[in-house]
Amino acid sequence: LNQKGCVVWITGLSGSGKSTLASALSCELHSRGHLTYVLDGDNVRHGLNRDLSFEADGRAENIRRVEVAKLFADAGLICITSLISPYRSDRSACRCLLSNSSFIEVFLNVPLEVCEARDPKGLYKLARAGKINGFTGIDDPYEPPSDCEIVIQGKVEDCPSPASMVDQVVSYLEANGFL
Ligand code: GGZ
Repeated sequence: LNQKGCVVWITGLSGSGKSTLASALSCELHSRGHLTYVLDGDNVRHGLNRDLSFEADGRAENIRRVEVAKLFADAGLICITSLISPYRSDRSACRCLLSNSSFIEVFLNVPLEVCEARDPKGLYKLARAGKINGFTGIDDPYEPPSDCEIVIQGKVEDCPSPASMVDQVVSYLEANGFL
């Protein structure tokens, strides 16, 4: 294995396409002969992190445990995480742990109204109806990154295709010696 490990940390609202990007990126990197591992918030919350709430402290602990991504990176893999990770402080704690150079923060910048219109699991609808409390973007905060490595713009008129999102990340990884 001749690969510099790193963590590609994807952050964004529910429904912004984090999981889609994570799996498409993983497939592309595999096809190029790289080893990857995907840690997806929704999956991790069904297993390892099933004891955690969506309160600020539960989210902080959720992100702290996903610091396990560092172990994959140390082993030389490209670890791709997809969690809302709404708090800047939680994300920057991971960044510090990984040392700046191998933490690549990707902001999937899709406006709330687009995510809400997609509503793939009907969660926004439930949140608007008051059946889920503390839903990110509705009655819980999302703090966008101010200094991340990659911003993927998802405008209303021209949502980026998964392939173009993957291209953007792959170009960054190539330019910075990770591939
Ligand atoms: C946000 C919630 C909530 C609340 C359940 N707020 O889009 P999904 O459904 O499939 O993925 C979301 C997932 C968020 O888990 P994360 O581990 O990524 O969140 S965090 O990083 O903030 O800890 C969403 C679902 O869980 N979900 N309740 N209240 N998303």
